[in-house]
Amino acid sequence: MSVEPVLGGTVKTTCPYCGTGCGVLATPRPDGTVAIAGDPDHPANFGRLCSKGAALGETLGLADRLVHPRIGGARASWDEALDLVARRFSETIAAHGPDSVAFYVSGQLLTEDYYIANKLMKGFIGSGNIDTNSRLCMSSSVAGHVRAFGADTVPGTYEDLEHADLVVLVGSNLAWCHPVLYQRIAAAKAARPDLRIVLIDPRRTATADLADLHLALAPDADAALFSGLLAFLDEAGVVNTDYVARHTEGFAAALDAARAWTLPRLARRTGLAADQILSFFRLFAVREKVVTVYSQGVNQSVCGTDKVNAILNCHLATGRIGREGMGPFSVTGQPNAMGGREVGGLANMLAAHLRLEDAAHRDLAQGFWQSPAIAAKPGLKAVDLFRAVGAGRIKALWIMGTNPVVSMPEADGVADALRRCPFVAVSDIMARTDTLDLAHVALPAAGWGEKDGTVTNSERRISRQRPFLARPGEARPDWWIIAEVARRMGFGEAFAYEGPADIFDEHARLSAAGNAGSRDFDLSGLVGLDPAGYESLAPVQWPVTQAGGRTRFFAEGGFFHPGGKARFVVPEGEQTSATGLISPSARGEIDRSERHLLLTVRLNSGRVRDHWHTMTRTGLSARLSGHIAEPYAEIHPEDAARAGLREAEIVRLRSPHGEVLLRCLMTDRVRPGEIFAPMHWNGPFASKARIDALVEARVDPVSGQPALKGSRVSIARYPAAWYGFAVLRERPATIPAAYHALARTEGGWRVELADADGLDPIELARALFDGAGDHDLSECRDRTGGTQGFAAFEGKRLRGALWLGAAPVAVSRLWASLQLASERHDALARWRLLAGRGGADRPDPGAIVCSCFKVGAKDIARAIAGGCDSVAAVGAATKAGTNCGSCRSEIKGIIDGQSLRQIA
Ligand SMILES: Nc1nc2c(c(=O)[nH]1)N[C@H]1C(S)=C(S)[C@@H](COP(=O)(O)OP(=O)(O)OC[C@H]3O[C@@H](n4cnc5c(=O)[nH]c(N)nc54)[C@H](O)[C@@H]3O)O[C@H]1N2
Ligand SMILES: Nc1nc2c(c(=O)[nH]1)N[C@H]1C(S)=C(S)[C@@H](COP(=O)(O)OP(=O)(O)OC[C@H]3O[C@@H](n4cnc5c(=O)[nH]c(N)nc54)[C@H](O)[C@@H]3O)O[C@H]1N2
Ligand code: SF4
Ligand SMILES: [Mo]
Repeated sequence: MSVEPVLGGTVKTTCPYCGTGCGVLATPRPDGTVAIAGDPDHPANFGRLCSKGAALGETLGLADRLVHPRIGGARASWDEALDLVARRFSETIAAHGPDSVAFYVSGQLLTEDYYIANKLMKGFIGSGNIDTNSRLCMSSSVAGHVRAFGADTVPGTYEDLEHADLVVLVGSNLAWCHPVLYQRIAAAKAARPDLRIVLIDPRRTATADLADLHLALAPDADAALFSGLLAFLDEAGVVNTDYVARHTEGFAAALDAARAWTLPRLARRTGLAADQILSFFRLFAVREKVVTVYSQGVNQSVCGTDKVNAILNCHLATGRIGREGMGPFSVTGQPNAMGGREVGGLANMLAAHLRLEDAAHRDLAQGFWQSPAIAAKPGLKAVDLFRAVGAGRIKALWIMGTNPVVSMPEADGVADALRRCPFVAVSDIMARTDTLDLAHVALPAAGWGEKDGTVTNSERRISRQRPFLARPGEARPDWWIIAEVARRMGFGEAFAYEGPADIFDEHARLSAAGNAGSRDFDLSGLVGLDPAGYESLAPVQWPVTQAGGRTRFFAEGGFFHPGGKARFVVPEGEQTSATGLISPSARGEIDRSERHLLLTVRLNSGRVRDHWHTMTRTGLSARLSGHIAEPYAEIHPEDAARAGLREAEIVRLRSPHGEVLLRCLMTDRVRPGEIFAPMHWNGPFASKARIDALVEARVDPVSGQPALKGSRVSIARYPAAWYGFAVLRERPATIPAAYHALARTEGGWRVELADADGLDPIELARALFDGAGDHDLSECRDRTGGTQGFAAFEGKRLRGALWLGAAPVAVSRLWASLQLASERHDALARWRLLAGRGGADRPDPGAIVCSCFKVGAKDIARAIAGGCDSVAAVGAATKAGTNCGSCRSEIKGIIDGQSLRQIA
């Protein structure tokens, strides 16, 4: 099997982060670094990149990569590792049957990797037990699409966002999670100020800065809201009766159910004022060109599929679907979430949008693959899959391209299940992840820039990821690893691929097999691409048939249910969400002394602008770590007061499943009774901040997607006896503090610290500065502020500095980090450093807002005080927001006096 890429010059490829799927130009430089730019010709971004895309060059370092296979932690050869995986899977299947093994894969695999992983499990092992992290991400949207349309079809295209007169964003923080799509909408609004934007999110996110109307509704009230909207649209006379009659069924029942949502009842359920609700309903009624974008605030819920269908119902009723500027739009999260859906990576799907529950489809797939078996029933969905691992029913598991010990709900339980599992193989690119640490066999995969294949973005556009770097060590593409295991399990003939072009061709041929328009997913126009054609494949939206492409679906009906009609679905799983004081289960677990301080709240979770998921890659970049460098919880001031918490103290969150410690960020951006914490922090970067350790694995009954946005947790002040902050040239081997969080900076590391137990400051300093080295330790006690400073120098070069206090240390983080880069510390500089005070020559920039030019909140506040009153004026004065633009909404927020983070 050939796996050698040809390298050189500027390569057109695709960003490996979000589902926007931006085109990237990558140019390796002679010094080993890589220049990154947006591809002006790519139809997703037309040259734009967000902060994460722009910093891709900084995440390609090899220091932390997994470069050799490992067995039991020791280096092994590929032959040994692959033979062992194949043998353990074959033996387990022989002894306990095909359903005793499983794969857990990822929307970050390329389509070609994903296709053969699915083919191996469903066609050759003969079990449905392959599920993916997309279960945590898109499965409610998939289930909602299938219920309404008869297939998992995204009807629209990105241009619709620009043609619309109203964009409704539901449970989507587009400004941070799909920044280039957000910028496209912002540009459309700047050009056409009449474009209206409504945000529906319990939290006032960065995206709210673009919205004309923000409905901070009660969690999970979305299905009720859109049901109410359906009834309103009917009353307002804007139902498209012709479309409903010709292309749909079930309208009367849906309308009947929706009418139960009278305005007062709706106001009670959503917690919104009646006139706010009506403003939204009226906008939706009068503006025909409306796109409803939705994401994890909709999907990750016990009633996620119902929320999806409640939204789809409104678009079907008005016939606003598949026409320019109109339609529901589920934006995908991962770079290849859509590709995974094409290949059937979910346990309840087949491949090529064939249905697993349809015997004719199963025969078609088996005949096409010439396979010995075919999964006869759906496999286990992610949550059940890990439960089965924990219960010993799954005895061999292979995890590829995902980090479930951080990202799955009840994450500590997932870790326990892996510890108990007789055999766990993990394919990853990094040498250390919370999941890899528990693997029997570690398989080094090729990463972005080294891999070769295709991905499909939110608008069904297939783009090439092309290699531009040599693979490090013995890393191999995921497809090669899977094919080699398949060969060693005795399925060599069916997995004898020359390279990704070969696999793509098979994938295209399967999409065409017996199709003739009966299935939406159709690549028949791409069948027979030779390697050169595959190499030069330009971004293309599916379906691609001999007759050409197609941009939108369903304007003229043509749904995929028998009879060709769409179905209205009555949302039935309407949930109530109580918020209240101390839950009975938490009551028994807490100290008597703390009881009066404890209350329970609803934990919402999600993303920050500059980190990607479990931080294995973005955590490598100093630039990306500068935006938000520490795990935190947004807590309403009323709740903070009730818990006795002051700003920047440490908060302890507990649930029956686990515990975390986070920095308290007091803000009225969240509703009282609800807190928000990012999902990103992992074991290597923080002592106790894996948020999914707390989250309960309750799932949507239709899709099996866990409700990651709504867990009950108790919140209490962590009784820190001291707080600390340090900047260090080297990462310390151990950090003796119950609370700590590390982040990369330009010259080394920054570390936040706190502990409830007293400390010996000198001992701590020695641990952080790596014992007694060739350096001297200076100390300074600030008697007025109560802060104590320590620093270690090697000659005039700073090795590390540490500040300690009884209250959260108020030293400027960025200023302190910059001291690591300074070469000469004379006496005055040393004194300032120990005292934690910057000089007037370098004003404190505050927390970084613009990561491209390192402009902080205080810099921006100063520019505003100096007369800058628009994002453009701030940009002209400070350069902030003038490169990738991801921070423009935050700059606007500061101008509006609503900064997310304290400027202090
Ligand atoms: N920077 C960055 N971007 C990313 C990613 C990343 O890790 N980092 N990951 C990518 C992936 S895989 C995904 S899936 C997407 C996710 O993209 P988004 O879905 O936009 O991001 P989230 O922050 O998970 O959640 C969105 C919002 O849902 C809100 N929400 C919570 N409960 C409810 C509710 O009941 N109703 C409503 N209406 N809203 C609610 C939350 O307050 C949150 O602001 O982002 C992608 N882009
Ligand atoms: N509480 C809470 N939990 C959540 C969410 C939430 O909003 N709240 N969101 C959920 C969602 S939507 C998602 S998508 C998941 C994401 O969760 P995960 O998929 O677990 O997160 P990642 O950090 O992206 O994990 C990808 C892993 O693959 C490795 N990797 C990178 N490139 C390659 C490659 O080319 N090949 C291989 N083999 N490995 C590679 C990375 O180093 C990393 O370890 O988290 C889910 N969990
Ligand atoms: S919006 Fe940013 S993260 Fe998403 S694909 Fe584009 S550059 Fe990558
Ligand atoms: Mo996702």
